[in-house]
Order: sequence, then C-alpha cells, then structure tokens
Amino acid sequence: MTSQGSPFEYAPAPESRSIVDIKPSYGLFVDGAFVDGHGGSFKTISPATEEVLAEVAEADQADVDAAVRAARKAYDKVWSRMPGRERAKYLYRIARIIQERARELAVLESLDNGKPIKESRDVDIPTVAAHFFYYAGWADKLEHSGFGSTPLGVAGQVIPWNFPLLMLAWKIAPALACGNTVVLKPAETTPLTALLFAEICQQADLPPGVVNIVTGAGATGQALVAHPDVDKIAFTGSTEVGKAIARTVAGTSKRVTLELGGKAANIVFDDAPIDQAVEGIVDGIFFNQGHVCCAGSRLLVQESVYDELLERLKRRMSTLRMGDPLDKNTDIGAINSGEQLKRIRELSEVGDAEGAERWEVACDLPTQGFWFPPTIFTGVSQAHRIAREEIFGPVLSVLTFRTPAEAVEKANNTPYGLSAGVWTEKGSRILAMADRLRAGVVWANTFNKFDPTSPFGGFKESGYGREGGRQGLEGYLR
Ligand code: TAP
Repeated sequence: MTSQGSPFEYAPAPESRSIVDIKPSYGLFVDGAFVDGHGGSFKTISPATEEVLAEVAEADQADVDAAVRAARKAYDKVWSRMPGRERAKYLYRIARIIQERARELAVLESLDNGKPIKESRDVDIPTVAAHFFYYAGWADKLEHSGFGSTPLGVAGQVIPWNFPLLMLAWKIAPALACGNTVVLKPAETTPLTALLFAEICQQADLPPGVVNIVTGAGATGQALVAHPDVDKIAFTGSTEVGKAIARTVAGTSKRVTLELGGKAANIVFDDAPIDQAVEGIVDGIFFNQGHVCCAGSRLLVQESVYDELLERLKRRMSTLRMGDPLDKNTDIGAINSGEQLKRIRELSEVGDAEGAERWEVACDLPTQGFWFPPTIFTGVSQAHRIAREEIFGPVLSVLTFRTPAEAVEKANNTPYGLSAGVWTEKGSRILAMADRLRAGVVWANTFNKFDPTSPFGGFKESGYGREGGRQGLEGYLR
C-alpha cells in the first residue's frame, strides 16, 4: 500500500515465488541428511499474509543429542584434521552456490520473514555470500590471525529471526573456517532459509556432520546451550535470553559470545548535510522494519536544526512504500510475528501514556498479516521507556541536545552499547565523538553498513565477543 501522502503510484512489480520449491514439511538436518524429529512439529507462516508455508520438525533433547554426536564425530574424524586449504575449498563452494541460488534464497527469506525483497536481494544474500568468501580466505592463514590456530570443537549456535540467513552466515562461516563443526538452531518463526542452506551443504558435498540444523523453539535452544559435549556457544538475540545463557554456561569450560540488543543513538549536528542525514535516519530505523539490533532507534537532533529536520523527515517518511514483501517497490515489509507486533504496539502505547507525541505515516494497512506503520515519537525525555527499551520495530524516539557534551551524555545513557551514528561535516568532531561514544560500531555520515571484513559487537548489555573481520576468528580458536 502507498502512503496517503505519496505523490506517485507505482504498478505492482512482484518477484515470482515460483523459483522456490517450498516442501510441505521439513525434518532436521543431522549428519548430512534430513531426518524425522521426535519433538513433534510446528508451522512456519508468511507474516505478510499468515499463509502457512511449511510444517517444520521440532527437535527435542534426543534430537539435539544426535546432532551434537554427529558434529563431534565429524570434528574428530574429518574436519579438524583437514588442512585449512581444503576446508577453504568447501567454503568457497558454498559461497558460490549461494550466489547461484541467490534469487531463490532471497524470495524464501522475504516469504518467511516478511522483509522487502529489495533488502533480501540486495543486502542480506550478497552479504551472506561475502561472509563465506571472506572466511574461506582465512581458513589456510589462521596462524597469522593472532588468535592461535587450534579449533575449539563443537559449536552450538542460536540465532534470531531478523536476519535469518545472514546471522547463520555470521555464525557458520568463521566456525567452519577455523575447523570447528556446528549445530545451529534457527528462530522458530524463520527456519526455512537455514533448511535451504542445509540443502546447499549437501550440494557442496560438505562432509556429513560438519553442519547440523536443529529447528525448534526456545527449549531446543536451551537443550543445545546446556549440552555437555558442546565446546562453544554463539548466540544472537535478546539481552534477557543472553543473560540466561550466560548463567547456564557459567562454571563450565564452554566459551561464549553474545550479540544482544541495542538502543543506538543517531546524532545529527547542525552542520550535517540535512538531506543525507534524513536518508540515514530512515535507513537507521526503518530498514528491515526496525528489526535490527543496531537500529538507530534514538534520534538526537541539535536544537537549532530540529524543526527543519523533522519537517524533512516526515516528508521523506510519507514516500515510503509499505506492503507486499515480494514487490520490488516495497520499502517496508511485514512485522515478523504477531507476538512482535503486540510488543511494538504495547511499547508505543506506553509512549503515548508517558506524554510523547506520536506521528505516523498515514496509510491503509492490510487486514491479513502483521503490519505497523513507520512511526516517530517527539517530545521524548530520557526517562521515557521508549527512549530506554528496545522496541525492535519501525518506531523512532526523537530527543534534542545543544552541545556535543550533552549529545555524548545522552547517547551513552543506556545499558546497551552496540552502535551509534554521527552526522556532521567536521572530521575532527566525528573522531572526538567516536572516541567518547560507548558503542561497538560508530558510523559517520552513514548508518547500517555491514561488511565481512569489519568486526561487529557490543559493550555493556549488548554482549561480548566480536563477529566479522579478523576479530571474528577469536571466538573459534585457541
Ligand atoms: P530471543 O527470545 O532472544 O530469541 C533468539 C533465539 O534464541 C531464537 O532462536 C530463540 O528461539 C532462542 N531462544 C529463546 N529462548 C532461549 C533459551 N532459553 N535458551 C536458548 N535459546 C533460546 O529473541 P526473540 O524472541 O526472537 O525476540 C525478543 C526480543 O529480543 C525482541 O523484541 C528484540 O528486542 C530482541 N531481539 C534482539 C535481537 C538482536 S540481533 N539483538 C534479535 C532478535 C530479537 P525461538 O525463536 O524459537 O524463540
């Protein structure tokens, strides 16, 4: 649907879904084959239409045991003994198959997750392939990484629903490059691209057991995290579950990396190029429906440009096109689940009750599926819950500041520390701000840019450990 203020009408340009062959049901991927699970099954739906896409096996404790056994056997007998240059060939092969099947993966990701096809096609899947290419390059050079060259063993990996295949790539590519084997649990609402990835592992002739995929809900993740024969846990998701995982592994020899939530400040100074900053603000909070751990969900605007910036931001938001994720013109897709929509609505209502002023793009929402219009709250103070808690949706909280020192103080006034953005024409100010912002990533005059060569991770309650770059090898080597 177009926003009511949009000056243009576009003809629908839907990407065909015929390229994907979605099976009615999927088993677990264990020891190189799809097998039946013992924990029953669950349905995965398209969040845009609520259509059931497939029935997926739910892994119970016995299934997780079998997957960990397969990973251990593959680690001992094959993968840890294979020279890095040979492991690299498998990773390159996987990367190339991902490129060859990119359209299929993008359509499936958009169907299962609700994200616009132009994002899955142009951002998610190319970055997935880039991660496998990048870490393939490291596999025979580990002794130069500075982190040792011995793998840890079996890695248990638990990922969220916001970037299903990209989070899989962030986890699996470095683990395999370093000689570890993996058991990965995708999120309950987005299992399908991980299962297609399992088929890609078969197509690449990856030795059985090197990658195992166990689908299921939180209990499956819990069984994997608590499993005594897992050497490393890598988790991306909520801070609450991250803390529970840290408690579970405390006192064991397991290594852990946690990539948790965020409440990033996107800081606009009065000398910033305003139109560019508006694009960066829109990209920062409305990319992927705001389901982004490093989303720029707190906008800090210097008071002198507040009125002008807000007016231009609202005008730009009115041109965003929300609707069918498979339509190539769509900017904003569906919210990933009914549960997440409920959380976004609840926190937005808290914003109303706390006295902030809500403005949203006027548009007609479909009656089927899960939708929330791009929204901004002005008149937000630091004490408001919408300024402190991660909403994980297309909702921006706007605050103001007068001096750089005040901007730093407000930006750092959060238990999180994952990312931040700075908009100014002064290079010296960018460097000074980056120095003082307690955030793992600081973007300058841009936002939400990802590259496999660049480390990513948080301070404080945003977690610990880094993914990406040379630093991403540290969590998988001793
Ligand atoms: P989580 O509940 O943290 O889920 C992340 C992953 O952990 C999923 O695969 C989940 O399985 C699994 N899991 C759940 N409970 C577990 C447990 N006790 N032990 C091990 N694994 C467990 O996040 P969510 O439900 O997807 O979203 C909730 C909130 O988390 C969101 O509103 C958002 O604020 C935040 N979130 C943050 C991020 C990032 S990247 N920082 C990503 C997603 C969500 P199921 O999917 O089956 O529950």
